[in-house]
Amino acid sequence: MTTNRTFTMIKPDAVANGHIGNILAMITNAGFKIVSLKLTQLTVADAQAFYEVHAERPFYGELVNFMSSGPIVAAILEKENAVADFRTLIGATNPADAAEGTIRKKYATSMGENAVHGSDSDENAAIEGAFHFSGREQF
Ligand code: DAT
Ligand code: MG
Repeated sequence: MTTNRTFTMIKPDAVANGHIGNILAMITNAGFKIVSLKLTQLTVADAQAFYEVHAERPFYGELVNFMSSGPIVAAILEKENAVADFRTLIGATNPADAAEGTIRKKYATSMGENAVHGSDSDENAAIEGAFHFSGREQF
Protein backbone atom coordinates (compact mmCIF):
# COMPACT_ATOMS: atom_id res chain seq x y z
CA MET A 1 0.00 0.00 0.00
CA THR A 2 1.30 3.44 -0.83
CA THR A 3 0.49 6.30 1.50
CA ASN A 4 1.68 9.03 -0.88
CA ARG A 5 3.59 10.46 2.06
CA THR A 6 7.26 10.80 2.87
CA PHE A 7 9.27 12.22 5.74
CA THR A 8 12.11 14.73 5.50
CA MET A 9 14.50 16.64 7.71
CA ILE A 10 16.40 19.75 6.72
CA LYS A 11 19.65 18.83 8.48
CA PRO A 12 21.68 21.02 10.88
CA ASP A 13 24.14 22.15 8.16
CA ALA A 14 21.41 23.54 5.91
CA VAL A 15 19.53 25.15 8.82
CA ALA A 16 22.75 26.78 10.09
CA ASN A 17 23.58 28.02 6.60
CA GLY A 18 20.21 29.75 6.25
CA HIS A 19 18.69 27.47 3.62
CA ILE A 20 15.34 26.55 5.27
CA GLY A 21 13.28 28.89 3.11
CA ASN A 22 14.94 27.98 -0.18
CA ILE A 23 14.72 24.25 0.48
CA LEU A 24 11.04 24.42 1.47
CA ALA A 25 10.43 26.41 -1.73
CA MET A 26 12.15 23.71 -3.84
CA ILE A 27 9.98 21.11 -2.10
CA THR A 28 6.66 22.89 -2.63
CA ASN A 29 7.60 23.98 -6.17
CA ALA A 30 8.14 20.28 -6.96
CA GLY A 31 4.52 19.62 -6.05
CA PHE A 32 4.80 18.35 -2.48
CA LYS A 33 2.22 19.49 0.05
CA ILE A 34 3.47 20.06 3.60
CA VAL A 35 1.22 18.14 6.00
CA SER A 36 3.42 18.48 9.14
CA LEU A 37 6.25 20.93 9.90
CA LYS A 38 8.44 21.88 12.87
CA LEU A 39 11.79 23.35 13.88
CA THR A 40 13.29 21.08 16.54
CA GLN A 41 16.57 19.56 17.71
CA LEU A 42 17.39 15.88 18.14
CA THR A 43 19.05 14.74 21.35
CA VAL A 44 21.95 12.29 20.97
CA ALA A 45 19.53 9.52 22.03
CA ASP A 46 16.97 10.66 19.44
CA ALA A 47 19.58 10.61 16.67
CA GLN A 48 20.84 7.18 17.76
CA ALA A 49 17.29 5.83 17.66
CA PHE A 50 16.39 7.49 14.35
CA TYR A 51 19.53 6.08 12.65
CA GLU A 52 19.51 2.73 14.50
CA VAL A 53 19.59 0.91 11.14
CA HIS A 54 23.10 2.35 10.58
CA ALA A 55 24.41 1.45 14.08
CA GLU A 56 27.08 -0.94 12.74
CA ARG A 57 28.34 1.44 10.05
CA PRO A 58 31.68 3.20 10.59
CA PHE A 59 30.11 6.66 10.19
CA TYR A 60 27.36 6.10 12.79
CA GLY A 61 29.01 8.12 15.60
CA GLU A 62 29.78 11.01 13.27
CA LEU A 63 26.22 10.89 11.90
CA VAL A 64 24.65 10.92 15.37
CA ASN A 65 26.88 13.80 16.51
CA PHE A 66 26.10 15.82 13.42
CA MET A 67 22.35 15.21 13.47
CA SER A 68 22.11 16.28 17.13
CA SER A 69 24.45 19.27 16.71
CA GLY A 70 21.82 21.92 16.02
CA PRO A 71 18.25 22.61 15.00
CA ILE A 72 16.60 20.72 12.17
CA VAL A 73 13.33 21.14 10.30
CA ALA A 74 11.18 18.00 10.32
CA ALA A 75 8.32 17.63 7.86
CA ILE A 76 5.85 15.14 6.45
CA LEU A 77 5.17 15.67 2.75
CA GLU A 78 2.35 14.45 0.54
CA LYS A 79 2.38 13.84 -3.20
CA GLU A 80 1.57 10.97 -5.51
CA ASN A 81 4.60 8.62 -5.45
CA ALA A 82 6.06 10.75 -2.63
CA VAL A 83 8.90 8.50 -1.45
CA ALA A 84 10.49 7.90 -4.86
CA ASP A 85 9.83 11.39 -6.22
CA PHE A 86 11.36 12.99 -3.11
CA ARG A 87 14.48 10.81 -3.37
CA THR A 88 14.81 12.09 -6.95
CA LEU A 89 14.39 15.70 -5.79
CA ILE A 90 17.07 15.42 -3.08
CA GLY A 91 19.67 13.60 -5.21
CA ALA A 92 22.41 11.12 -4.36
CA THR A 93 23.70 10.72 -0.78
CA ASN A 94 27.12 12.00 -1.85
CA PRO A 95 26.66 15.54 -3.25
CA ALA A 96 29.52 14.90 -5.68
CA ASP A 97 27.21 12.36 -7.36
CA ALA A 98 23.99 14.38 -7.04
CA ALA A 99 22.30 15.47 -10.28
CA GLU A 100 21.99 19.12 -11.30
CA GLY A 101 18.86 20.73 -9.91
CA THR A 102 18.68 18.49 -6.83
CA ILE A 103 18.60 19.83 -3.28
CA ARG A 104 21.83 18.06 -2.31
CA LYS A 105 23.63 19.30 -5.42
CA LYS A 106 22.70 22.83 -4.44
CA TYR A 107 23.03 22.77 -0.65
CA ALA A 108 24.98 19.72 0.60
CA THR A 109 28.59 20.24 1.56
CA SER A 110 29.76 16.64 2.01
CA MET A 111 28.63 13.00 2.19
CA GLY A 112 28.04 13.35 5.94
CA GLU A 113 26.60 16.85 5.91
CA ASN A 114 24.21 16.51 3.02
CA ALA A 115 21.48 19.04 3.80
CA VAL A 116 18.38 16.83 3.74
CA HIS A 117 16.97 13.45 4.73
CA GLY A 118 14.39 11.56 2.68
CA SER A 119 12.68 8.31 3.68
CA ASP A 120 13.62 5.26 1.62
CA SER A 121 10.26 3.40 1.75
CA ASP A 122 6.59 3.96 2.57
CA GLU A 123 7.04 1.86 5.69
CA ASN A 124 9.99 3.94 6.94
CA ALA A 125 8.19 7.17 6.00
CA ALA A 126 5.36 6.22 8.36
CA ILE A 127 7.77 5.19 11.15
CA GLU A 128 9.90 8.33 10.77
CA GLY A 129 6.88 10.64 10.58
CA ALA A 130 5.44 9.12 13.75
CA PHE A 131 8.84 9.54 15.45
CA HIS A 132 8.46 13.33 15.12
CA PHE A 133 4.75 14.09 14.92
CA SER A 134 1.67 13.08 16.87
CA GLY A 135 -1.54 12.28 15.00
CA ARG A 136 -2.85 15.76 15.86
CA GLU A 137 0.16 17.32 14.10
CA GLN A 138 -0.44 15.48 10.79
CA PHE A 139 -2.80 17.39 8.54
P1 DAT B 1 20.50 8.66 2.49
O1 DAT B 1 20.46 9.81 3.47
O2 DAT B 1 20.78 9.13 1.09
O3 DAT B 1 19.29 7.77 2.58
P2 DAT B 1 21.93 6.56 3.91
O4 DAT B 1 20.60 6.16 4.45
O5 DAT B 1 22.78 5.52 3.26
O6 DAT B 1 21.79 7.77 2.88
O7 DAT B 1 22.83 7.19 5.08
C1 DAT B 1 22.22 8.05 6.04
C2 DAT B 1 23.11 9.24 6.23
O8 DAT B 1 24.36 8.82 6.78
C3 DAT B 1 23.49 9.99 4.96
O9 DAT B 1 22.51 10.93 4.58
C4 DAT B 1 24.77 10.65 5.34
C5 DAT B 1 25.42 9.63 6.27
N1 DAT B 1 26.34 8.77 5.51
C6 DAT B 1 26.03 7.76 4.69
N2 DAT B 1 27.12 7.17 4.17
C7 DAT B 1 28.18 7.85 4.70
C8 DAT B 1 29.58 7.76 4.57
N3 DAT B 1 30.15 6.82 3.78
N4 DAT B 1 30.36 8.64 5.26
C9 DAT B 1 29.80 9.57 6.06
N5 DAT B 1 28.47 9.72 6.24
C10 DAT B 1 27.67 8.88 5.56
MG1 MG C 1 18.62 6.56 4.09
